[in-house]
Amino acid sequence: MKPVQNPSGAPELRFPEGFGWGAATSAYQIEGAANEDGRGPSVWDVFSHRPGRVREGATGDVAADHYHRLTGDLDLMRDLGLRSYRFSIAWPRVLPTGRGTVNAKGLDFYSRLADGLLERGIAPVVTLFHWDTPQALQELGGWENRDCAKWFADYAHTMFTALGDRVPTWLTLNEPKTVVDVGYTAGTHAPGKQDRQLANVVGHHLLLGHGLAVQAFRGTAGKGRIGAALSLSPTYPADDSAAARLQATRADAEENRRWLDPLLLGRYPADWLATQPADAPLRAAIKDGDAAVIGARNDLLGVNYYGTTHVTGTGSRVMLHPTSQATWQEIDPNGLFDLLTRIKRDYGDLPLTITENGMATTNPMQDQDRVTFLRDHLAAAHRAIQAGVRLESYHLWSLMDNFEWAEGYTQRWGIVHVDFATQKRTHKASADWYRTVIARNGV
Ligand code: IFM
Repeated sequence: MKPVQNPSGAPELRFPEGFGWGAATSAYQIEGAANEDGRGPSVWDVFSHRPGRVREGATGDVAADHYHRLTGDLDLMRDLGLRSYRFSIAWPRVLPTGRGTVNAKGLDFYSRLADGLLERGIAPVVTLFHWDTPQALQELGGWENRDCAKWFADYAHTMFTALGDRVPTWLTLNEPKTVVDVGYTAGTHAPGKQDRQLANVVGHHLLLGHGLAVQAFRGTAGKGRIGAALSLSPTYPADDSAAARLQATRADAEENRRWLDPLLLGRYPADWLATQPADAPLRAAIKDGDAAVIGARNDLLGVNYYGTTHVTGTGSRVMLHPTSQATWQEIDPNGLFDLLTRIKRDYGDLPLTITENGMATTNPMQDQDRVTFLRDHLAAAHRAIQAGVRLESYHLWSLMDNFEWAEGYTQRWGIVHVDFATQKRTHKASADWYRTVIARNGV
């Protein structure tokens, strides 16, 4: 953990021995093979095929064709030196209608993926839900329907039984906040609804699904650990006024505490709940006993960090730091230090993994801006470790260029370039840089 001199003479920040250098992807964003080997449709298949929903009419039908290129992609990960790989399972590939009969070919794909990782010395980190709700369940209301939490836990149980002997780290949900804010409020992600009240019900059912899946996990023989991956953004007042400070506290409740508190403290924050009218559907959705299920012990927390949030005295968001090709990003590496140390201070000494961190850039191959971004964030992570945070691993987003949801293929987040016409993979400057970081165990 001590800074040492590297050959160039610059001080190097060494990470703890065994630090989990990793990269992340998700199923719909890279797999393709949307209609093969018995996979059922998800809400994202339906949404992306609706005219005008995704930039340039793109879909995940082929994406990075990872389903057919599994061995090559596993070798690519090995050549980078990855120690950890976070991927998600497409629920409708395993259960084409979301429940009932298991699709053996779908399960086999993930089994081969887990085996291929282990053979190459890479630890699998599995996310169970990265937004691809089976369409058959959406037709029954999807996450608006309380039963979806149970269907999710049943699917999770299927996966724990199938892969529990090989997977050390499980994540139930990826970024429930994005489903709520973008899928159900802005309506620019699947399933494309614009109803804030309904969105909050969906948020509750997602949390309940998490809790039931954790319960199911405890009942299996799996030897791994389980938690969720939350997108978190430290919030700050944009100026010194009391009004801005108040708005920053409110923004913190909405951005962070409404997810962290139920999961890690077993209750919604009182100030956030107070913003829900007495007749809000959320209030009826919260049943006796839910808090205990949602707040059952987690073994670790996944942190997706993309930047900070600054708010004025009127509650408007302002950008005080540079952005990226993804204009919602406010790039502020210090925010990562603040976030990691805040989690330790307010929620206890939980093991943490950075499950996503990265930026989109228009620089196709010489992505020096991404190298700077990653280096600065790793330096902030290192500082947090020195401050006593139990940060065990880091998964950059993303291993390779992929389908960036409503932005289609127009935003590139990978350290490996994908030519979507030929599916050729080529290291960007950031991939070569990251390989060196991993080899040296430091930046
Ligand atoms: O691509 C997404 C990912 O699916 C979830 N977190 C943010 C990434 C970049 O927008």
